[in-house]
Amino acid sequence: MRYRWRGVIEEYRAYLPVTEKTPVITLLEGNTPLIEARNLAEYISLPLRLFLKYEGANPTGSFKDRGMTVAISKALEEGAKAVICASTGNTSASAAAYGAKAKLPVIVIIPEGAIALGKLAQALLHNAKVIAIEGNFDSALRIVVEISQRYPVTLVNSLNPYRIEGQKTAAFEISDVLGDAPTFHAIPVGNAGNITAYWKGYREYYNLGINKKLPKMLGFQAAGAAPIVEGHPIENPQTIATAIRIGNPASWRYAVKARDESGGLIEKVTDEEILEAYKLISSLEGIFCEPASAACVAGVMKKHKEGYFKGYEGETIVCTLTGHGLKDPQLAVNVAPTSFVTAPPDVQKVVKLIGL
Ligand code: AN7
Repeated sequence: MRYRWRGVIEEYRAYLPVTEKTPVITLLEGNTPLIEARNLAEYISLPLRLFLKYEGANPTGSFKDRGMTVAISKALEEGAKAVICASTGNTSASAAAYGAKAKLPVIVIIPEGAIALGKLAQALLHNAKVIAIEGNFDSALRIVVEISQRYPVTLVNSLNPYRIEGQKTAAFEISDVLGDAPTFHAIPVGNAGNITAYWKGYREYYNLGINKKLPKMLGFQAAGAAPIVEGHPIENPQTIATAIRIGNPASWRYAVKARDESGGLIEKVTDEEILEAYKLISSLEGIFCEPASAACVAGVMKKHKEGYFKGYEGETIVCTLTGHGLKDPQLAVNVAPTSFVTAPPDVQKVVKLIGL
């Protein structure tokens, strides 16, 4: 074998809190495509080079795998007997998969009726113990934090610093491909762990002299779930992008730090803007992401309309597409601009319907 990607722990071992003693639990996550989105940039007349970091290409279909490989490996090293998380879906899918691989029991607490079916299917099939609470993500997070403090179960939400450590490798990969940090990095913000992780990764490469510049971090929340933008927790967050339906983010202050230290911003986009971006990404670029992921592209479109990128012509901007569109196929079918037509099994009739 000439070359094989070994997963983020082996590929970035020198930058991660692991030792030779750490049992590495990996599904060979990472090494996801960084795709230049020329059609989309042209369509919205964006005079920058736009790249999409397609994290839906991770083993369980989201960026969570980068953090979970580290969190589960360290949990195992530290003798954990079980792990627990609250989730809007993707964390639970990832924890369940890596827990299965590590033979560690996984408990996930989800908001009832508020996670995409694909994510629930993953958690169940990987054999996690799934409890749907009659409440939202924020109440689920409060419950798992308390349980992890009182019982011998390890928390694997992004409050666990190993999650952030693993997730920062996405910033390394982008830098390794581009040869430096991009000028802007746009990212959806929910519990705010990922924007924290990217900023940490970019700062580390910069401090080591591997990168010459630092990006401006552009975070985007859904308008009905935008506590950081509004400046206070949202009691009853609402958005079609269920992954980021979070009213009181755990890493709130780190997100604000990333915004301010980088000279970036955290703003909100409406569900309509999210769905428009979601459809454009799939129809113009051939990339199927979930609605929460599209929030950052929606944000870039909005800021571009406001003239925010004036003076940055030719510079690079990366958007992180955090999760795979197949997580929520029903939503895709519901909002798709086209539907299908039904025909009898007859060539002439099918030809007529095609319009040939
Ligand atoms: C597709 O799974 O919080 O700001 O519990 O699944 O780091 O929270 C998911 C978050 C963006 C926001 N895009 O990232 C969970 C969870 C997708 C996501 C986010 C999530 P953070």
